[in-house]
Amino acid sequence: MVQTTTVDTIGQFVDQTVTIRGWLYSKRSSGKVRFLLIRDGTGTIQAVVVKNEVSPATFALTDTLTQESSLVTTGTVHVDARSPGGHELQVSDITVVQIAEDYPITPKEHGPAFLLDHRHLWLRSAKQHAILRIRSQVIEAAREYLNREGFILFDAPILTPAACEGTTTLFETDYFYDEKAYLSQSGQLYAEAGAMAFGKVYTLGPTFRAEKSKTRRHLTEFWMLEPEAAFAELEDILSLAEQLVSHLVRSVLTHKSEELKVLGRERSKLESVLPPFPRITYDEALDLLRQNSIDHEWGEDFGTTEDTLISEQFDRPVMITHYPLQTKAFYMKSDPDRPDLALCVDVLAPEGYGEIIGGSQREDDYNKLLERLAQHDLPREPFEWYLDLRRYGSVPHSGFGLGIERTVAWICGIQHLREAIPFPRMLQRIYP
Ligand code: NSS
Repeated sequence: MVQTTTVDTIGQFVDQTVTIRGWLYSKRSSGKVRFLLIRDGTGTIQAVVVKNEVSPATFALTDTLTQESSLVTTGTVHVDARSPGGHELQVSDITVVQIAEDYPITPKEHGPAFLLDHRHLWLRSAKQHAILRIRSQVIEAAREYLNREGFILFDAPILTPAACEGTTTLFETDYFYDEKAYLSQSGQLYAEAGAMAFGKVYTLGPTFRAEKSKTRRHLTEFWMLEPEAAFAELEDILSLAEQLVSHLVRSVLTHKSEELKVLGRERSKLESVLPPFPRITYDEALDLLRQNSIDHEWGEDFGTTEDTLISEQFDRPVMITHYPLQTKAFYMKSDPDRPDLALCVDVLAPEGYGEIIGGSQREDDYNKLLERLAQHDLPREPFEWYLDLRRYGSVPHSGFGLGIERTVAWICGIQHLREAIPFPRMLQRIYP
């Protein structure tokens, strides 16, 4: 029996005969030899078909193979330093599973609209492959880190009765008996209930914002990782954020070197991502902007220009704390020493990649929270359960949300979030 294996483990089979199942990436021929580049999802390998070493039918078959045809190839593994991956397959037999029709994505340049229309196929190309493998690593590393730190996974609902991050970006849908439901903008409010029950929890799942922005940093559906801890103050989650982000980056550097190479990502830009991260207050950020001739009015949130300029001053993520309370969500706790400021943090990735984390200490006082709901024109009824958390054993607690696609885009060094998720959902795109 010939062993079936995958390209990533082929090094264990030098001089042995194995079978690889995959798709034809490209081919070229030279006299009596055909070179097939085969990808199997774990990697690519060059398969060499020599006329005198296979049956005439098999050799003839190679000329019918089109790009992305599916095939099962058997051959002997040889070390070959010049090949991608360091090995090649000396072919003895090929079975075709399907001859692919003319493949729409060719090595020539395609525009983004064309590629997005063919996202289901675009996923097969080397760059997309590298990005999505890094995404998988980032999520695995995040779970590993939080589990190790004693957080438990606590899944929040997607269909919710109320807003978490303001009413202007809600996706609304009909629920039963004339009720409305909204797609969750954040699992946070539920994570807070989880923190009161378990101490430390995290949610990880898709979140939705009906944001009418066409920027390269916004998706209407994106994934968020949201740790939440009881008996934790702002300071505690600042440490958690810098440890977590550093761990994610280190994990990619360790396990995804090849992928970073494919993306042409400079490792040194990631190697400097170590704790402690610089911490500045909103007021200090205003000074920094002023020194760079940007006059930003106190009280306004920062936009892309401001975020970019601030982040470019540092070689690792920067944590900006204490924004004006008026710009921030209803659940944030105000600073007892400066009630006009929120005990909150935004973490900006370096190189102008923008905000990857938003978080805060939560308002844990029942009456103050009621006031905040009123100030934000939010109805009390759908939040009764949330108010209960302040009625029954309220404690200081804090958490944050890390945007998975923003983090992946930064680590990969790619400009647009749309490549950091398998099937991006944007203002003008819901297909495929
Ligand atoms: O709106 S956030 O700043 N904060 C929250 O939703 C809190 N409820 C999280 C919490 O404290 N548990 O969003 C958090 C992060 C933000 O820093 C971005 O990295 C990402 O979520 N984010 C987005 N990514 C992609 N597209 C869009 N539209 C988007 N909005 C936020």
